[in-house]
Amino acid sequence: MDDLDRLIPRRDPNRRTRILGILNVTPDSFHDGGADASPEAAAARARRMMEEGADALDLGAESTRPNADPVSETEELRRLLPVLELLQDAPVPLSVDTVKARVAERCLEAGASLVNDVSGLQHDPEIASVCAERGAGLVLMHMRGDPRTMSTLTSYRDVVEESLRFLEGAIDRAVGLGVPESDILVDPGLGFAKAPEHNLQILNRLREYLSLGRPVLVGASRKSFLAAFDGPTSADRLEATLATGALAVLGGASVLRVHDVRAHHRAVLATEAVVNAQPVPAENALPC
Ligand code: HH2
Repeated sequence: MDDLDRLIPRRDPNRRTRILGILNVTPDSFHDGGADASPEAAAARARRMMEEGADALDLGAESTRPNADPVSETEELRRLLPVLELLQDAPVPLSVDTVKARVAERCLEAGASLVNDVSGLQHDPEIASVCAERGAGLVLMHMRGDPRTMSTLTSYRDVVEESLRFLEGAIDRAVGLGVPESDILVDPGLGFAKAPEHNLQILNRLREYLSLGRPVLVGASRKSFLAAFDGPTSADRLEATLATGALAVLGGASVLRVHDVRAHHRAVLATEAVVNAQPVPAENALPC
């Protein structure tokens, strides 16, 4: 079993790339904010994503969209814990999208097994110690500043080179705080302190992130840099999102973080069939 199979086992033997379904329990996320008014509605959406082929779910209670208002630790936990409680029996790993060590710790106690730190240990490095103590997986993402400042921090000489160096440093810090390298995933952070061209350069050169020796997670789902090709609102951006998902698979991504699980499940199967020049066996061509 390789590291990724241990952290996020794949549910469909025909598909190599894992699908991480996004479950935001926020009023203000850029695409699905306010979608679920209650923990029960969020859990129902989670179950739908699992039926559609999600290999893992990423629960978030603090939006990271530009200029989002920060959320207190208490409020983040008030939003997350009831949903985790309802998903105790989930057949897939649960990830928590947080930058706060205490939130991560309580969520790991409540059943999560991965922590998705979009700050790449800049906000609260203690988050790595919490993961180390509990044997949890840790996603390290590249960004600059925070949601309030990141839109002004988009000047790069070479965005790929600079985010690679950042991720290399973040891996070293996490390992120094006790996280085994085998429990770490990396993410170039599309849309986080990046101008549109930076996101395109990252997708175009995604293979360079494989040099870090860790599975690469990509989150392009319905982000605003796709507006030029698809639609002005996130609701219009499915086709461009699927195109970037297929290209990310070609670029060596191991995990796609997505809002639309069923569509990605099918798009990834098709992309991988072409990459492998092998049709998916007819009996399980459309598992959902
Ligand atoms: N993108 C978002 C949030 N968390 N985590 C990782 N690792 N990579 C990403 O690209 C990423 C992420 C933003 O998307 P979303 O959760 O849909 O929106 P919001 O932050 O507004 O809740």
